[in-house]
Amino acid sequence: MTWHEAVDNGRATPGATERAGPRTILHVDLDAFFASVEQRDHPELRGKPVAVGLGGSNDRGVVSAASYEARKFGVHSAMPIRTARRLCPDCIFVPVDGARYQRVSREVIAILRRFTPLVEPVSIDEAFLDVTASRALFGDGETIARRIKAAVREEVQLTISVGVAATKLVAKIGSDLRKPDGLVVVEPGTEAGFLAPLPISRLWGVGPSTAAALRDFKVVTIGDLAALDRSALVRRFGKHGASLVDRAHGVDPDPVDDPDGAKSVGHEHTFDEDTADPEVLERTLLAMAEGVSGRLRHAGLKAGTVTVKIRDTAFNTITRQRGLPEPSDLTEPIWRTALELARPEMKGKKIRLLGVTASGFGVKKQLGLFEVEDDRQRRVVRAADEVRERFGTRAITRARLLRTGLPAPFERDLGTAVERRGEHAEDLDSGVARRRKRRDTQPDTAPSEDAFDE
Ligand code: DCP
Ligand code: MG
Repeated sequence: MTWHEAVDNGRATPGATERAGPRTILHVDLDAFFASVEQRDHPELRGKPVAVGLGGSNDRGVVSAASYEARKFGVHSAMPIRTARRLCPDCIFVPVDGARYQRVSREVIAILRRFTPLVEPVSIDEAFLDVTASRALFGDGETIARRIKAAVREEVQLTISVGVAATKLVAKIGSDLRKPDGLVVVEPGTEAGFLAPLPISRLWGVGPSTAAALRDFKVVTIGDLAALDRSALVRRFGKHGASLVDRAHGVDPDPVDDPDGAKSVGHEHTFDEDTADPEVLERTLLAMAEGVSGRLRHAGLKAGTVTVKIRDTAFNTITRQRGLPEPSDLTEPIWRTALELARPEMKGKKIRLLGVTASGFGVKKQLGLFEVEDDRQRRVVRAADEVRERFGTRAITRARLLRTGLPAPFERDLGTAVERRGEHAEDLDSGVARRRKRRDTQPDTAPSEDAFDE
């Protein structure tokens, strides 16, 4: 039985959480992900040193993933291919096939969602799950972890490593500890002891500069950090210092964020040079509407409301909002509405930043149930999504978007997956929801601007 079947027959309650007691959180990470997919699909590569990252449109001149056989030679992700060749002359280099890895990633996420609706994908190959309310149905955290591992092995023919703990922080450290095919369970109350012998670099928020500064305090392990006087760290690092000590004890209040619970999906773009050119402005709105609708379709959401944000050269910022005639996940209606809202506000002004946000998701509609929208348009969009998935994001784009230099929808999915690894805790959240929440709390005039927030 899956979680959703249990909800249907009354054995589980959506949104149910156990009020008292620690939560049970899993962190799941695929082993040598890209390389394992290649070995799975090309049996001649199995058992051999394999490095993914050569040729093809995604070639960045570095290794994306190394099989565990290749790692014995010191080959690892982000290493220049030249270096990898030198270290491992027998290594087999294969091109990156991003669309295939995305597909596999989605299959794995679908398996995870059978065990709980609270799944927060963090990158292309990792996710957090809150299974607190699923324990009555499937067993304790360890049992659920074993069942997930077995399901992924049988259905996707890949191995994963899982950490089970009461916090995201500890679950993530756990999943990394016994790779590949690992399972590490940290019982509530034993976090500090579990973390103590590990180097501080394993803690979120401890980059090279924090680690260097902590050396002044003679801190090498997480245990050294946990033993430090809190106020000394606060004096040295400010608020960050207090949360460092908390984390050294395994304390992490961050909840698992279900991206389906997102309140909005949006894109912002800051122009390299402020512009009043209507062609550029409208094309940018189109690119953003395209990106937003792509993400809506990806998440299976339809939006009822469109908001535009316009910041002029003097940093005056306004937002305008309007309901769509019909909830939609298509570019055209979102773009049209964004244009109608933005046009009068942009007239004669030099614009610095534009944003398009879709919100008002309401209940997910069963496709085809209440459809009044143009069926042909839907088919075109589906075909385009399929081409993008099969051949990469640059393969298809609207003629009007060409030469704008704006990223196509999904373009940065792979990149973001990767860039986030091992960075600060805040950088680990890829959930649309949390990012929006953060931005929404900023005053509209705050000069913090990201070019494309995906
Ligand atoms: N990746 C990449 N470039 C990097 C790091 C990672 O392209 N610098 C890609 C390839 C990886 C995938 O992201 O297969 C997942 O990253 P992980 O850090 O989880 O690495 P792996 O899954 O390859 O190995 P591990 O078994 O350590 O998780
Ligand atoms: Mg991995």
